[in-house]
Amino acid sequence: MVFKTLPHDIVWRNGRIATMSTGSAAPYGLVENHDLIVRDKQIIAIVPTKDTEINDCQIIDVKGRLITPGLIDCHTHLVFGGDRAAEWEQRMNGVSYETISAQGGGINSTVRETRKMSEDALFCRAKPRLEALIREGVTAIEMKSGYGLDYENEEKQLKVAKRLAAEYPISVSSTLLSAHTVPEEYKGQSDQYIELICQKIMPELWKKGLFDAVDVFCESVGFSLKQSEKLFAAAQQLGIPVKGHVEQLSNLGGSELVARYHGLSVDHIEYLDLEGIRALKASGTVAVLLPGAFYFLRETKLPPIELLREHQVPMAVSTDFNPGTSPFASLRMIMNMAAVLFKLTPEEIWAGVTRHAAKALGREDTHGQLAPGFIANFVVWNAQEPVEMIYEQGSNPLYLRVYEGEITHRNP
Ligand code: DI6
Ligand code: FE
Repeated sequence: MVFKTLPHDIVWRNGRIATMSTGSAAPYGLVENHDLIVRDKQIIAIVPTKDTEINDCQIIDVKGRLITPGLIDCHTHLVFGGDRAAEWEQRMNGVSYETISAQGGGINSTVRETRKMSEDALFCRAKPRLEALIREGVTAIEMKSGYGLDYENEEKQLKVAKRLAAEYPISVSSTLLSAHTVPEEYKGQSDQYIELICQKIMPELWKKGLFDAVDVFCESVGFSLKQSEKLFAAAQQLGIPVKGHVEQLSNLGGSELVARYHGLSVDHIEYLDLEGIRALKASGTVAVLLPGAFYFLRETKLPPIELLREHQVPMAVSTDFNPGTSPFASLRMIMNMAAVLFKLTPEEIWAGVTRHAAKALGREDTHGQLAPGFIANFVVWNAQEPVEMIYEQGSNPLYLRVYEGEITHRNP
């Protein structure tokens, strides 16, 4: 069947196209000798080159290079004040976590720094991190609040995410993580703090259109299952999708709770068990793996990868970029960790940063695959095989980065 192009179409020719599409049986959904045709911001067709009828439109010959969907980083805490380098140095010098906490370290020290900073200052701090991710081929990202922990400062963090979205060629999903930890002024009153989130922070910031989903740190050092449920019930009333930091340090049954609310994703999940896995499968919730935090905290308890695989729960892979447990602004390096530390196959890892990451953001119909109807977000690599981007680190094999149909970055 002949495909007739229109004058403003762009025909991407001679690529090895790793579509990551569910509609293909080939590894990575790879097709060759096909044109990828972009109309406006969308992929309009992927057709055998011999079937394309060119009508006065641009053809870009990528000379046998690999094309993949743009990378998607579906779990980050990119916007925050200060850093925790000094605290980490203390830890590396043998000072215990308890001592550091007693000195005011940990998440709440980042909260203090974030509260002190203006929106402009926070924006400037986030820029280089976002630019690093963009340069290596990330075209969609999630950013969480959770270092403000009161109405004004959570709003400030989310506004910075909006500004980053407006100023950079990247699609940004925002998540309200006010239930990250109990702020110092609510010490010993975590129920009252959850009440504040449910009554004021969440409904008012939702009304302002500042976030897309609600998250909670469901853990003995975070919020209980009961408190998490209260938050989810309030979110459900407002029609807000939910997700959870669950089963990172222990198993409280957070995954089953997220699944009961048909949540988008459960994240970390080192301590996830079979019942949790069955619940995720039934609810279509994505399991988000964060090997950066596992590595940085020198954890030893691996997430149940084999069982997730067996039960066909979609697995995503993300940086979890944050100052305390995963200060890594490189999704490609995290992909390498997912292979070495978590033993995911290269194809699982690619699905984890494309198709499944899109699903964790509720964007699986438009992002994470190269197929007609999907947004034209993709990367042309100075490479032949998808495994190369997982294997070699430190160099940047990105040749062209395309966002909504337009080339935004180019390397020789
Ligand atoms: N789990 C984590 O690993 C991070 N947040 C969370 O809920 C830690 C964030 C930090 O230490 O600042
Ligand atoms: Fe996180």
